[in-house]
Amino acid sequence: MVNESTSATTRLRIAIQKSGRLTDETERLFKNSGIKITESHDHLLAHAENLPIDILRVRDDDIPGLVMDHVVDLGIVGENVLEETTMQREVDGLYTGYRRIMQLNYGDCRLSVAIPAEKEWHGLKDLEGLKIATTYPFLLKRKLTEIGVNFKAVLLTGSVEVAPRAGLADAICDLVCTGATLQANGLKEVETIFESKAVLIARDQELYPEKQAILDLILPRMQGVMAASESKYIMMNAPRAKLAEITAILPGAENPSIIELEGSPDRVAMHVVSREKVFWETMEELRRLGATSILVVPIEKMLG
Ligand code: PRT
Ligand code: ZN
Repeated sequence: MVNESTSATTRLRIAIQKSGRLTDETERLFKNSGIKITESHDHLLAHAENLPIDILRVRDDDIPGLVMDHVVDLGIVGENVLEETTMQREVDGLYTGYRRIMQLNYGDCRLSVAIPAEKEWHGLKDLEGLKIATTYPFLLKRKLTEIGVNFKAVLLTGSVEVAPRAGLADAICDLVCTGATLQANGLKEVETIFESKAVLIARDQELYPEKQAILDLILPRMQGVMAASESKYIMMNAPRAKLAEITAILPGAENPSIIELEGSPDRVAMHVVSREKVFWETMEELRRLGATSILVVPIEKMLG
């Protein structure tokens, strides 16, 4: 049992999306960072089993406000929602302070303008005087005001992509990932106005020392998980004479370890960590340079 009166000062409280596009990746990040959360999705508040951390499961739209109102210490949310909510709260006269702790490597999407596929497009000035359906009126207004374009926002919180066909709007401004939803609705993406990823944010007050200590423990772990997910461990046997060329084509490679091969003075075993993705083309290039037994292995955790 958690004592609620002391938990406010000693247990780190983190708000995450209850159920949606950020949920699985956020839970995976916690799990790989050694934070064991109780499985239940039904409860608003879940406790980590092995660390003094409480997880608040809420709608993503509520996360920036919970951090800015100091109800939680940390939150994970898309930059799109964070920016939009900040502008909304400024207009409402609410507090908008927060600290950006780190960008995460998931939740990638872009906020784009889309119009019916058959319409011509010359640029954002084409939107002058049009009705644009969106869930992000503030981000859209910020962009269009910069270039002096007036428009009428039609505020929709879902099914934005059907608005033009339903006669509710001339264009839309919505989140896009693959573009399949736009295409399925007879729309074409014409201009990106904001790019977004998930971010970890914190309340802008200093944390209680107990909570700061937990953050200091989990932050390097989260950074390690993210660095590992993008990195690969590459092993191969290679001609000694080609080592410089081989290292040069490996993306983000650090100093390789070179191991002598018994009975083969001209060839060595080479082990290297690459900080970026390794594509088939790179492996084929390695083979052309004389490398053999090329193995690319995922890395689970990295520290130091
Ligand atoms: O219930 P709750 O309010 O918590 O969730 P929600 O429905 O508001 O949000 P959710 O789960 O859809 O998205 C959460 C966050 O994920 C967003 O705020 C973005 O930061 C991020 N994200 C990443 C996306 C997408 N990718 C995405 N593709 N959010 C929405 N979409 C939509 C897009 O608008 C389109 O309608 O997904 C649909 C499919 O996209 P395509 O282009 O791949 O077809
Ligand atoms: Zn939402």
